[in-house]
Amino acid sequence: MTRHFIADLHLCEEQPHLLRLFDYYMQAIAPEADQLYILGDLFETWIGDDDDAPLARSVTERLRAWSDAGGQLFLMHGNRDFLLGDDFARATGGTLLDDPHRMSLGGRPTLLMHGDTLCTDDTDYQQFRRMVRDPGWQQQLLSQPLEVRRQLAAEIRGKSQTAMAGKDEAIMDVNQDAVTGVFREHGATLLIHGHTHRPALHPCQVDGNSCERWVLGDWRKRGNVLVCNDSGELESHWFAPD
Ligand code: LP5
Ligand code: MN
Repeated sequence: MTRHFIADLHLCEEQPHLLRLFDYYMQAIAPEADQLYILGDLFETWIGDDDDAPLARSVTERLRAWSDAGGQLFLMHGNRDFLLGDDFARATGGTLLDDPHRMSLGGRPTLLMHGDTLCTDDTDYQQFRRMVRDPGWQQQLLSQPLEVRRQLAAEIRGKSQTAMAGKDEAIMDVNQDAVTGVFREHGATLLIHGHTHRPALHPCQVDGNSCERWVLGDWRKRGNVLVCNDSGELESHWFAPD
């Protein structure tokens, strides 16, 4: 069984090269995988499954084609596309996962996360997150017309960019105690997440156990996929169309 883990594609109409990169991945690389895990921020923003923009439709079709060919697709929310819902998952043939999601990889107890909840030093973001993950808040916004939601999403993006410009880089990375905490709480020794856009392998020790934290890379000129082979060995690959 070959598994692929990707995150932070940030697909949007304004960056057509990212959609081409995604196309290339789905056609040339993803067919080798039996399972594909998208660990959040597939989209730059997601304003609801009823979005009628062409991008939403074309990404859905590509994922659906891959699922229909026999692949098992798993989706997790990111901080940009936390409004992805059951309708989107159903249309792609995929399954929405909770964050964190527990699984076993090569016999190792493993946690999959988007990664934003580990950034506990970013208290302004965590407060914002509590607001937008509240089901009541989401319900109220989803009942607004698409155009209102589009404008609000752009407004929040602007405010977030201004806020980030004033934040220390270290604050926007994971907090080591939060990382240790999730390893301990779930008895895991392997953690795979995205969000920080700081791709790396971080070995660490938790209560005398050797643990590994793999951070997935965001997609820009090149895409990044973490491949887990039959034996549970992990390897990070960067790719771009020729
Ligand atoms: O994603 P990234 O790396 O750029 O930044 C994140 C944090 N920012 C966010 C906000 C997203 O970028 C924007 C999400 C838009 C999605 C819209 C969905 C549709 C909603 C409405 C339509 C139905 O997640 C950033 C972190 C950074 O990661 C690193 O971890 O620092 O956090 C912030 O910048 C948040 C700010 O600190 C505080 C929030 C400011 C916005 C307040 C807007 C209030 C509007 C309320 C309207 C009801
Ligand atoms: Mn993110």
